[in-house]
Amino acid sequence: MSLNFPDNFLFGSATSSFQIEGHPHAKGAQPSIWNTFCKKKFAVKNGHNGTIACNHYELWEKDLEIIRRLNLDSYRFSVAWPRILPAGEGPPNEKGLDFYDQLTDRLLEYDVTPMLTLYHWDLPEHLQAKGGWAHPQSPDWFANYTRAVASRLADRVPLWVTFNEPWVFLHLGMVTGEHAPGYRDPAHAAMAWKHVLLAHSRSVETLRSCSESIEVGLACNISPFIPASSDEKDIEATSRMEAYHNRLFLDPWLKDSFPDVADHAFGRYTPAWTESERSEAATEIDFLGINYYSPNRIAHQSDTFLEVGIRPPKPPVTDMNWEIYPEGLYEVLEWAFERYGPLDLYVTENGCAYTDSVGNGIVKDNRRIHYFKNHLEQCSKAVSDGIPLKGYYAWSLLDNFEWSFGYEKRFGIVHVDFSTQQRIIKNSGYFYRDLITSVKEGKKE
Ligand code: GCO
Repeated sequence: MSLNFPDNFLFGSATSSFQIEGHPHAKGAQPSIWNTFCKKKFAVKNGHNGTIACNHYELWEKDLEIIRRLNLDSYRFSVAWPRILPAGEGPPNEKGLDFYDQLTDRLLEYDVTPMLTLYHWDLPEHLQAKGGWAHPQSPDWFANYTRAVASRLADRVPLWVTFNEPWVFLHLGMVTGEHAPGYRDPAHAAMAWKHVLLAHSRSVETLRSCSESIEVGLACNISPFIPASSDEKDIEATSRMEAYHNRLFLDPWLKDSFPDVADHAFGRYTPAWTESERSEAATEIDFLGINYYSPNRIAHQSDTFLEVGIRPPKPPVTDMNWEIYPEGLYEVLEWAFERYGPLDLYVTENGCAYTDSVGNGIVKDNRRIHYFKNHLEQCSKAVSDGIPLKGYYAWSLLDNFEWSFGYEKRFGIVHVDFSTQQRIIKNSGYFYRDLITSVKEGKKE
């Protein structure tokens, strides 16, 4: 497998606070909307919740030692807002910041570049009670939270992501209700869309005021959308879904254009924008992170949201029933570069869920190795073709809380036994380590 990556390419792995940390009340922290959502009957498979998760809050040193053993260049983690501002607003909880401060220092000690995500879905419950992202003050709440974190860490963290997958937490959290806060409320979703757009811009402004040397970006899930047939209605439905999923946030942020699909999606709830608000939403960033997993197959379906029907994936699929289509990673990188370039690009998430079995302390996850190999080859092709890809983060470092699926879906390159909290590096982890080493060794020749 000949791979071509630039000298300073970052091979990393990613996690998020709610999915791995546990201890939602530690050192003054208060619950997030996901702690609340997990209490809703049938909201999460098997009634799982984030009370312990991977116990990373206590085992963080062991987990960072694994990062060092895997020879990773970078680690993408998220900060839990409810640890920093337990009530969502007001003065920072210094003990909450201490956790991420020590984590950052240990990463730097191991020569691992931190990439920090400010919002990976764990909104303080106190703020949801006031209206959450639909509240007109939410952009300022987020700017205040940004300042609290950046004031402590911007001197050591070089890469900052404001939002992880805004489309997912908006659509699943406020349109379909599958994620926290579990709303099916297009009016709420429409206002949240506007405020998240403004919140990102105010966060970027705040970050830049805290440091002139950091790089600021986003992490958005981008997918190829494939029409189920050549029927004109299927093609139209597919382009509508592509606009809604891929461009609802990125076009206003990066092209100062608002896709028509917003009116189609939000209808009479579509928020009004003043000219100054629209120009505020358009914000220059330093990099765009792409979370890629699979394509989506779409057909026209009149009685559904957006008149769009999701069609079954083509095999092979992962345990999430997501179609395995490595070429799609190249396609979305090329799409992002051509549409929003010349921004630096990162693959901020890519990975697969498979049921793993442990035998004699070994996890032979060959399917996951195959998945990473094929997707990393697409990254190498993108680099060779001049696409400014600067890094790749395997999702995920650890098996963790997979949102509404609970702990059933295993994405980690490190196995977690949730009854003992024992970690075992899977063969895919060793594969990734050896690939990183060989790419680096190849640079020295
Ligand atoms: C996402 C989230 C991750 C998920 C991963 C697998 O992309 O949805 O960023 O938290 O766990 O993508 O679904």
